Amino acid sequence: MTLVMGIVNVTPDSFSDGGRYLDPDAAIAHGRELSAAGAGILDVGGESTRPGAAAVGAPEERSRILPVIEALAADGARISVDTSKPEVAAAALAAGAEIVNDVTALRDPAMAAVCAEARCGVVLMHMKGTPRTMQDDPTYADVVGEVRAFLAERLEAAAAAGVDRERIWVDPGIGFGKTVAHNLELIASLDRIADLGRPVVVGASRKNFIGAITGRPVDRRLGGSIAAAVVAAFAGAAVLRVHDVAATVEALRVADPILGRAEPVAAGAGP
Ligand code: PMM
Repeated sequence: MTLVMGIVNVTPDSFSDGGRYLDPDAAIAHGRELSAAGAGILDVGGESTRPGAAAVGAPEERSRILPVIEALAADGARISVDTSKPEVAAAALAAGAEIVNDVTALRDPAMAAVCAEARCGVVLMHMKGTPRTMQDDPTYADVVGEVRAFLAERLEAAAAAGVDRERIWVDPGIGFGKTVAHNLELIASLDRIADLGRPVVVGASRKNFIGAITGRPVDRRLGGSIAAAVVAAFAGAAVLRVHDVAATVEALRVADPILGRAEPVAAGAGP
């Protein structure tokens, strides 16, 4: 089964849901809804990585996410924390998170140390530049080769810092310093990322490249997001980071058995 990571952004300014779940109770209710809809992981974040987003201090980021992580972990949900700050990651792990999803791929050695010490899961994501600058004319000679080489290097660095290689997932960072064409090429070529030997995470849900292609605003990108999710699964993604969990899970119930990733439907089951 392709694993679905449901997004819980406890931020005022994320790509598509900024401000909707800034209140902890709203975020907790949203996380519970995503779990009920079939999310295998809930990715809780307190700082937007949207192009041009304002930076948030660690105390503010912690106070946004900790009550949400505590409540959802107490329900038994598997939680990843979307943060680049070691002190936030450490607090989130203590509150029940099991995975650190770091869009800066443990470039801060203190973050690598926190992850090694906690023996947690880690998502290493590729980003060109910083969230503030990443969409200023990103250029590559060979986008797939460069993203792959970066992830290979970060994988070695994380392992050298003591993170268990078996707990590392890699992510090409759709939308993080990429044009529309770069995003499409990366999704089409995920097999080259998957041959690093670690599960591949893809987050395409509602992103700008889908809007650029379909002309749809961020709240009307479901069709494009499902297309990206299913093609990513076909191309080798093991984990899909999405906003629309129910629709993605439904699409995967059809796509996964075609891909040989699910048990066949029981004999005699209805249409
Ligand atoms: N995208 C966003 C935030 N965190 N983490 C990973 N691993 N991969 C992504 O593609 C990713 C991420 C930004 O998207 P959002 O604002 O819609 O949450």
